[in-house]
Amino acid sequence: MTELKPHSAHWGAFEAVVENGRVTGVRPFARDPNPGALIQSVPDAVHSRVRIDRPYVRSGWLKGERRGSLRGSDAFVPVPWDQAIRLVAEETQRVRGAFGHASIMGGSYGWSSAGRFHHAKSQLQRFLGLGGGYTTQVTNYSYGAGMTLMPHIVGTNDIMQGQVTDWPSIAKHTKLMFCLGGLPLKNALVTAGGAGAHEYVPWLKQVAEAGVRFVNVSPFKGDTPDFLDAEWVPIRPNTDTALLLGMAHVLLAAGLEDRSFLATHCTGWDKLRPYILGDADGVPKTPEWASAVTEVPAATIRRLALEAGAAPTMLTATWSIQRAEHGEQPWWMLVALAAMLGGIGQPGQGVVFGYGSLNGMGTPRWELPSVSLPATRNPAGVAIPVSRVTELLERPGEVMQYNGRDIPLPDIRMIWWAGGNPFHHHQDLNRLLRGWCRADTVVVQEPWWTAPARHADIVLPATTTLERNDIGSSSRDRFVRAMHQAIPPLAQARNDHDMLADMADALGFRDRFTEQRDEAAWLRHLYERWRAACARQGFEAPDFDRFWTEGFVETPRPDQDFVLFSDFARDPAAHPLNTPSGKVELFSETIASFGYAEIGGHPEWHAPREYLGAEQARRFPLHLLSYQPATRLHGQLDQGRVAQASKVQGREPMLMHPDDAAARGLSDGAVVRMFNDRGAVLAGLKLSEGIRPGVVAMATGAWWDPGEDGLDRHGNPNVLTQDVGTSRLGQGCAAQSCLVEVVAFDGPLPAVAVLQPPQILEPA
Ligand SMILES: Nc1nc2c(c(=O)[nH]1)N[C@H]1C(S)=C(S)[C@@H](COP(=O)(O)OP(=O)(O)OC[C@H]3O[C@@H](n4cnc5c(=O)[nH]c(N)nc54)[C@H](O)[C@@H]3O)O[C@H]1N2
Ligand SMILES: Nc1nc2c(c(=O)[nH]1)N[C@H]1C(S)=C(S)[C@@H](COP(=O)(O)OP(=O)(O)OC[C@H]3O[C@@H](n4cnc5c(=O)[nH]c(N)nc54)[C@H](O)[C@@H]3O)O[C@H]1N2
Ligand SMILES: [Mo]
Repeated sequence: MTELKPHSAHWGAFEAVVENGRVTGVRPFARDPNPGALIQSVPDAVHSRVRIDRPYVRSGWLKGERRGSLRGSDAFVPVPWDQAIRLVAEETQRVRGAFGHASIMGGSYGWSSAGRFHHAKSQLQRFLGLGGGYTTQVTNYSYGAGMTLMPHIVGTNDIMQGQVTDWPSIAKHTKLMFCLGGLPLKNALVTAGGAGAHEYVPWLKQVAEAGVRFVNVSPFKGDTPDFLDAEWVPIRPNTDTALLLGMAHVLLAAGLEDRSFLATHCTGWDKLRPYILGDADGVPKTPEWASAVTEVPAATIRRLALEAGAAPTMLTATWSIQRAEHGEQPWWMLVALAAMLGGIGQPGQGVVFGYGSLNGMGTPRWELPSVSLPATRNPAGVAIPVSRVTELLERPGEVMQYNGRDIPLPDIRMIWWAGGNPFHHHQDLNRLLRGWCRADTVVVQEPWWTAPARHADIVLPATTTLERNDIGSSSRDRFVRAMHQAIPPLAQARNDHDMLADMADALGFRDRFTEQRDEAAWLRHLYERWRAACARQGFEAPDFDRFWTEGFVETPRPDQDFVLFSDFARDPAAHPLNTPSGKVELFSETIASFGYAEIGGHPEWHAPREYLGAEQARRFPLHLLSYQPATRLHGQLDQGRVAQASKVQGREPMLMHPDDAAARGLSDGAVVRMFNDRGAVLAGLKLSEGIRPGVVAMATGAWWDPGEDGLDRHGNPNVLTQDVGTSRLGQGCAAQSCLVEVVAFDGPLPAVAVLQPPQILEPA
């Protein structure tokens, strides 16, 4: 018998085809104008041989090994669920009692899955919060630096995560769209919480048809699709700030800066202007100066600046631009350039971050809430910037500086992760593993044998979304989706909520955790809460039963274009920004007062430690970009058919310019060794004229597969990336600042082991 079950995932909504208890296929949601291929990998992932079938405990941990033991090398011993629950509950109690609540690292960063009730990270945080507290993580890997900076200078994070100037406004008013990092198609395959409608490509086509000209400033030509016919400006990675300063210099020299906007809507122009002109430091930021840093011809810089000064221009940068050392700077300078052009708050003009970073950015929509699990308090009150996790593990008792504050670092004794993959998302994985091994105990909830599960002490098998009922919802998507359970839980997998409820029971707070609701009652409750919030904003959603039967709710399209900061532009006195001055801060007294040498009061060019202009480039002459994968979401779906079809001899592909390959005697399709002082990975070489010489690119997400010699056999770029904060202001992820070398791999090719289960012993 064949059944169709409405469902949703970050990579798209679909009907699951179910035959005899198996998910055998998917059919894209009928209302999706441009469904992506990633949903095709769903059945492979659900029924994968690397599903975790039952709870396991690392054999060394069972023998009593705690702090300092080597995780990732022992075999696992299966244990019954009740024993697993008891072990975790007892260990939680011991650690809390002996070392305090903050000694549990439970931030558990990660995308989890689309369903909002069974959202693993939220469930774990709720459990740990109600249990007394834990050390958590703030900001995100996506735009952590930008998200700390923007409130200081424009008073909001809407500019990269909220409602932004929408595509209709751009189609009608923009002449030039100037894009740092381009407008990649691959990133719009996903929306956090579920992509009901992939509207990005249709909108881009409409904007292109309206005659907008696109400029793709990026080391990678493929960052704009061919149909945009963009001009490619192949910049040296991590030098965008210098390019923007050069353009600012051109505008000033030509007298094209909008003096009135700078006077009425900005503060600090009197400090930034002398820096651009070189009066402040003796270095005029001329196009020639910028060209030496960026390797973009001075004539190109001049032409682009004059073009932007002459026509309505939308400036945008991908989120990746700030995932680099000094990542705050290019974003701040892009805001400054937009201020000089005077377009902030004008239809189709100004600056927005991330049009090309996620499906749904710029899609016209009502500003409605999304369905979500209510947040719980964290009584321990300790939070680190998310990407400083290794430092947290390395430096107990020391202080971390962040955004003008001093954070005392607790002594982490227990690490607990649900719904995230630190051995995917973090930088310098060999260093992370050393920090990870300092904890007494590591607990991981996972459906699959990913690297965190393999490096845990207690492994708890979670269901996938297809094995439970849920609601998919995102603030960036107009469709709220019912996610119907398609199959029973596989093997002994359990829902994260249910395993945590049993642990809460063992610790005496089940009722506070569950609020005495089961899954069905929770879904109804969360939906009705959302429905009431929508009603307050004038949208009447159907009741739960109708929603559940129909499978989705569509929220309305607005009847007007949206322009970010339009009220402020019209009347800055009546609608000030939420900054100390009420204006755009081209100079921030607050940031200057922190006294950080690496970030001052206005945007500046600071050379990163690792980029092509650095001393280090003599030893490691290639800049590695580790961008988002087109074939999966981070590490999710790597075991599926779409990602597997893209591998080269089973390794993750790496793009290189033919000249760089020729200089090293390498040919297309070869397996190569990419390395630096932090580690080495194997990669499958793909030659491309579309990548700038001196730059190589490997997507994130191949499951980490270190062999005994430490060589990653599969191709996870985070073995190589640098683990430093963007600056003490943002303390964001700086993965894009990374130099490497690539050589032929001559030895016998080792098998990739991570797509098989780890070594498992007989039950004790
Ligand atoms: N070098 C480099 N590194 C990067 C980036 C980069 O650009 N370059 N980008 C960074 C960015 S922006 C991000 S957001 C991060 C992403 O990093 P993550 O969000 O940590 O990556 P995911 O692979 O999505 O991890 C989600 C994990 O949750 C598991 N999971 C899914 N559903 C469930 C469930 O129902 N229950 C449980 N218990 N688990 C579940 C999945 O199997 C998966 O292992 O990576 C960052 N890392
Ligand atoms: N298919 C798919 N889509 C995704 C994700 C995924 O895993 N898979 N992840 C999602 C997540 S969590 C996030 S945060 C977003 C991230 O969205 P982004 O951060 O925008 O994505 P990236 O692919 O890392 O970077 C975009 C492009 O920036 C270019 N670039 C890198 N460094 C530089 C530089 O120094 N200067 C210039 N000018 N260009 C540079 C690279 O060529 C890269 O292709 O993507 C989301 N979308
Ligand atoms: Mo992200």
